[in-house]
Amino acid sequence: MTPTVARPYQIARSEALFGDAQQHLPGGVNSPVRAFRGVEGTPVFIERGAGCRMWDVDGNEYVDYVGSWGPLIAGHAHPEVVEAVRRAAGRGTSYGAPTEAEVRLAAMVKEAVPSIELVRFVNSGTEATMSALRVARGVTGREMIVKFDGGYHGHADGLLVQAGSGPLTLGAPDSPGVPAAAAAQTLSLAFNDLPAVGAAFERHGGGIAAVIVEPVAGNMGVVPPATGFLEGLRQLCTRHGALLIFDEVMTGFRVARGGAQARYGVTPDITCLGKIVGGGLPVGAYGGRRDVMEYVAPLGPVYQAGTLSGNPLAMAAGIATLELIRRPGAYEQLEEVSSRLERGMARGAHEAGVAYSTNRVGSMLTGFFAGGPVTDYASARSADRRRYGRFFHAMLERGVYLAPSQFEAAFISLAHTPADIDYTVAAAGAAFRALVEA
Ligand code: HOZ
Repeated sequence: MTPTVARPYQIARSEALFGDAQQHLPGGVNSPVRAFRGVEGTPVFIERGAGCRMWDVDGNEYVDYVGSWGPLIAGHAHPEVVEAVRRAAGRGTSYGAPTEAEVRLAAMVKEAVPSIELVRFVNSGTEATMSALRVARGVTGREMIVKFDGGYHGHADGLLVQAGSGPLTLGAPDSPGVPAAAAAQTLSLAFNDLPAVGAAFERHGGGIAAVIVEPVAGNMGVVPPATGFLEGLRQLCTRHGALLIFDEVMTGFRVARGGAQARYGVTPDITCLGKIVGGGLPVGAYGGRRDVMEYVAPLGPVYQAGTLSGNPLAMAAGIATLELIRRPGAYEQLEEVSSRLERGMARGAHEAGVAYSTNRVGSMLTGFFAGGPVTDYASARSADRRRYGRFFHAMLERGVYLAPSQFEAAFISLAHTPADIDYTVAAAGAAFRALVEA
């Protein structure tokens, strides 16, 4: 069904709310990319969501490809997820004590991701990566970390070096406020450049605690790993006694049920999860080999804790969501609708004569306004962000909600039907044409 959008498009209530919001919240938001600075304009304030649709406070309806930035693989307000959360809430929202749900979700995670022998639940992806690095440093007794330009692993000090996502969108990939000493322990290298990693190990091998990587980069837009890149990282880490950390906050349960490590057949020492594992509630997780995770308190000396970790509402949403995607055919369905979208968008751009390069891995997709393939941070940054901004608004006005930044992914859910995709492709065709006619 065609989404219902006011003609002419108007967002007066969102504009008023954004005015108020700026009196109370830095930039009017609680997470920077939401402020629409990457595309200029006023963020729309959302009132509700159902399936793949969202409605803003002015009553405009959108086909949503943000999906809360990845968690909503089953769509908004899936009845089984809502019911699980409702039931859990009726029994109490937090105890600060162990529950059966934590054990169940942990077992489900381990079954899907066999490299995880022990897992610790936390409240966000940031907490997961920050804690994983602490464990890696505790295990190895080393301090340096290798990450990749355009990789975003949350906002912990030391990871905001050449960072993607919001920092890249806002043009501040190295944040002020990060102590120089923290940043000095981080080596940021070009994604997909294995020789550079080899050279870093030659130079600093004995000091590198871990390599942390999004196995499919998702925070400079989607950039798949080059053939052999992940395997090469595995070999270098093993050879030099460093730990390999896969940040699968985005890719976990997304690019395959077992994440990117299942899709590419490369096994990390530690995996960070988030987003889908919490089914839309605040959950992160890190886990890995037993001998590594045995360093975590109270088993071992590396301290990490949290009052709301393993929260019963979040565990309930996670369990319900993982059950939904365990059903036969779920990933085949995601692949089918996602490739339909990819093909349709590429066709629309081609027919309009717009330089456009699509990267997709499973149900994560970015269309870059770039003349050539995007394989790393440098090529991602060559994309025409202003053109993306115009395209973004043209889509919004046609009832399609994309990420408000060129450097993010579109997420396709089980709730997107072929008809939703076809509507999106038709809207994109018109939006591409409008770009060249303007
Ligand atoms: N860091 C998220 C995108 N990769 C944005 C989170 C948000 O604004 O909600």
